[in-house]
Amino acid sequence: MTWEQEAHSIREMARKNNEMYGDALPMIASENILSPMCQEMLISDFHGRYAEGTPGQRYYQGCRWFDKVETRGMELARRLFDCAYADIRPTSGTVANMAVFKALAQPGDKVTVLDTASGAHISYGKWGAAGLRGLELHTYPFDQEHMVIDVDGATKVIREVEPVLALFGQSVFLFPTPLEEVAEAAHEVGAKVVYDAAHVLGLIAGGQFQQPLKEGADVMTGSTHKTLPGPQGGMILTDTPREDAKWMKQLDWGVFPGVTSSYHLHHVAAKAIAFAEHLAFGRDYAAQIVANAQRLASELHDRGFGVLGADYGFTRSHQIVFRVGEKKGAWAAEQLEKAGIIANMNMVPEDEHPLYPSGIRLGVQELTRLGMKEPEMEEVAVFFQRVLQNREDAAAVRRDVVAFKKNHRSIQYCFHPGGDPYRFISLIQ
Ligand code: DSN
Repeated sequence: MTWEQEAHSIREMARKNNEMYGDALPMIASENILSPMCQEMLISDFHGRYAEGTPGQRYYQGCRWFDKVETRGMELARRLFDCAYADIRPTSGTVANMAVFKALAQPGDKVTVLDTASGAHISYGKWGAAGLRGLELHTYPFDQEHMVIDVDGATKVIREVEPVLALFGQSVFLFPTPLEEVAEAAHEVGAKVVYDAAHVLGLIAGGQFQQPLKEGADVMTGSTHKTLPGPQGGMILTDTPREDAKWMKQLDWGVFPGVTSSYHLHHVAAKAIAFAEHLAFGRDYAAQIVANAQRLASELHDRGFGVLGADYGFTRSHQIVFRVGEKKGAWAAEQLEKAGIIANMNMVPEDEHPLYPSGIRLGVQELTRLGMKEPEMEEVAVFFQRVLQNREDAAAVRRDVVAFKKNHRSIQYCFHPGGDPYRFISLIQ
């Protein structure tokens, strides 16, 4: 192959990936689909520029327009989350967590966390950002029946360990964290409370799930591409104004120069648009996500699936987790993909190894974004039944999934500017 052919073949792979996802039911709980205006930002001139520092205090010239975009983006974020401070520079949720660890903890410091097997994100684990910073991890017990941290146990751990940071938030996140109780214990021992809202950021902004900054969290981190349907990226939010506390200055420095130099200007511009879109549509979107998740969970339960949280309404987020049989998570996820349903295998209580889990995790945020409501959730549940219970030929189910998806291709809960986005924004006219 010539290099040109190589380039074309990569392009063709991307086209096929677009086609695959266009035809599929994407149900990975950490993903979403970008609005047309956010997509425009990703191919704007911002994509190739640098801007270290903060608006008005740059190490590079040429930031005049970007300064306005970032400033407006921060204002929109503060409005969206009703808080005093928003840093929208982190390039991912993990980078946001790294910045917080850099700013608020020293190597060897004790922190309290949930372990990854109980649903915490890898950046809270010893192989992730927490380990990279050399933090000493002490884990909370997990209440597997209610699928939340064990409040009494967690409080006890916090009082005994006296951590510098008490970390909360999950990647398997069905129910809100009982934050007020544990935050009180953390503050008593002088710890800062950090809540990783990556998965549920759009739900929080839309008035669903919980309001961590009002329930005791000092810092909230998150990613901007899950239930908050912006570009891949991260952010840090607090209710403390930047100028009010020394630790806020440390937080600022944790991001730059701590864990970023430049920080993906095109993503910052897309975040700003996503915030505006979420201010306009987020309450309806978040409410529909939760309604859809609850409906899909109940439809699956009615069909005999072992959906977690059955005694507590299944879920209060965008996620659903169900058992598929001991160590059968990988098999189930593969069968679903063959039928055009993209989901991931997941550990459920009693599982011991992340590579041999017994469950499937689903998220409905992307299907909701494509306009699906409760009646469509019933149709989606039937696809799961056909693949995993009736063991129908996956190709036959896939044909029906593709036909079903043809009616759900338009992105909702966003602005539609019209015109050709590439011609509108690109340097190459
Ligand atoms: N680990 C990802 C997930 O929850 O899918 C998020 O980074």
